[in-house]
Amino acid sequence: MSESSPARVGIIMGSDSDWPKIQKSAAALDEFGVAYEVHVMSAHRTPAVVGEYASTAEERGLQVIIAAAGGAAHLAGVVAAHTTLPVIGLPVPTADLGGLDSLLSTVQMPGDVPVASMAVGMGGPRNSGLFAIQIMALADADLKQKLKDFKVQLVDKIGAKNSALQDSLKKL
Ligand code: RP5
Repeated sequence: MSESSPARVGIIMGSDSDWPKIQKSAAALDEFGVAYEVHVMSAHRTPAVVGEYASTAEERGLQVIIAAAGGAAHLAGVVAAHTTLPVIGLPVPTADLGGLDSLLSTVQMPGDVPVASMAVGMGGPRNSGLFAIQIMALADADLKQKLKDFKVQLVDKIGAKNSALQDSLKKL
């Protein structure tokens, strides 16, 4: 986490139990040198804290909020109700229902209150960080260039994987 510059992204989660499952969100921001803050707050257990956080986020300099929660995952929606900043919902996998509960309660927002929901597990956490970067890159030429470089690296990375696969197939 960049400590010298003010946070541009807020990563919040419903419980500290979510953190190990979503850390790749923060790792993506680190990769691009984007400053962020991380907090635990709950739409159900601490609703007043969530309302205060979301309604003051923009004046404190945040540009995007990533809200992760599992189960009856209302955190992203409640945050979106209190701010005009873009809110990225990150549904956290759950033991009981596999995260389908988290996904549906994050993604099925009513009209007027959009939340950009990521995947449950898989690339969801990493993509939440990358999507925040893509939003900020609309008004940040340095970030835009970093994203373009990142896309080029992806071509190299997948090309190397394909070459390795072709080599292994030749040995069969
Ligand atoms: C949600 O309830 C949290 O986001 C977490 O995914 C889930 C369980 O929380 P704990 O019981 O582990 O605190 O609010």
